[in-house]
Amino acid sequence: MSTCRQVAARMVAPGKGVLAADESIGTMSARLTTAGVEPTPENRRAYREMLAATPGLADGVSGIIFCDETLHQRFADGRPFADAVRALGILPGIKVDAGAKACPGLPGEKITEGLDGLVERLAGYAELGAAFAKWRAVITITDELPTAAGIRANAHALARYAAACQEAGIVPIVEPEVLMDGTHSLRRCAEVTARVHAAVVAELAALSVDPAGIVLKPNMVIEGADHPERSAPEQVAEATVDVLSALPTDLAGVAFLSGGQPPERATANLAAMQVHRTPWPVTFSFGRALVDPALAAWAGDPARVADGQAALAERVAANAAAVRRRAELQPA
Ligand code: 5MM
Repeated sequence: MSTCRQVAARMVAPGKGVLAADESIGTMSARLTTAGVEPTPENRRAYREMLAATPGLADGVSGIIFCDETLHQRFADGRPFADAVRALGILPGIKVDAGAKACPGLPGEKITEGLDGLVERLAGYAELGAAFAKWRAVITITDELPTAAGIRANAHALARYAAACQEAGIVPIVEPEVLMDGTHSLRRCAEVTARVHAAVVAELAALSVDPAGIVLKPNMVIEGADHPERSAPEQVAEATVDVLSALPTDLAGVAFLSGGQPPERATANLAAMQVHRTPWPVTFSFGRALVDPALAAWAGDPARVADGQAALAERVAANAAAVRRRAELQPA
């Protein structure tokens, strides 16, 4: 089995998911400021060490996605982040996209940048110890959007990134995120997500990306944040699994983003997915739904590191329990 296949299988091992702690400097600084913490490089470092050093984290987390700044930082004891988390039994990952920017020619749509120099950057990240990478494409729903061209451009960039990762021996997390922003219905999200997945699958195949050596990180199929109704977990799960049924059966696994859902709702939806038979594991790669309670509990106070870690451990345990339902509901 190739290295990518082995690592991808480990990332979605039973009862485990991936922690997304890869906020760019701008996003992380804004979140620290909101939490009353000065957004300095040292505070960003201390926050990521607080998360990564959570006792028992490896029981429910197979990997942590970091951003470039963190991968060049060190734990307080001097060890580089990648080495420190590997020693804890956790795979280090790296966000390699350069962010979603306004797409020329496609008003209202975004294209994720970062392909220039990617091959060289991946080689550098491999030397720093990264086992996997992440690239996030964002798709906006309105009455008119997304366009076919917007979907195709983002799917193509995701495939270019994934092919480069596999050539570098790094597992690509492929993240096509259909945003929750807006008033759209669950049905409209399903229609758009299906179009996006079809384009991503076609572009990945065109560039000979090995499905068994990637982890797909999609949105759940869910109504927009400003839609007047809230779907039940069973409705979200049924619609999501229905859309996912078009994916290759030899995919290593699916690890959902949380997309701005309240933490408990994301967990309930993930648990409801496990009732459905899928050819691949279905787990979590949440950012906000895992770390928001931890950031609030820590609030930049060295005396409250244990509080932040307890908050993260509680969310990880809940999500790990959700995905462990699969083994109970679907015995081999
Ligand atoms: C943690 O946030 C990630 C990076 O965001 P920016 O580059 O915009 O700062 C983000 O890609 C994240 O990994 C995914 O969106 C999933 O996070 P959520 O919070 O949606 O689960």
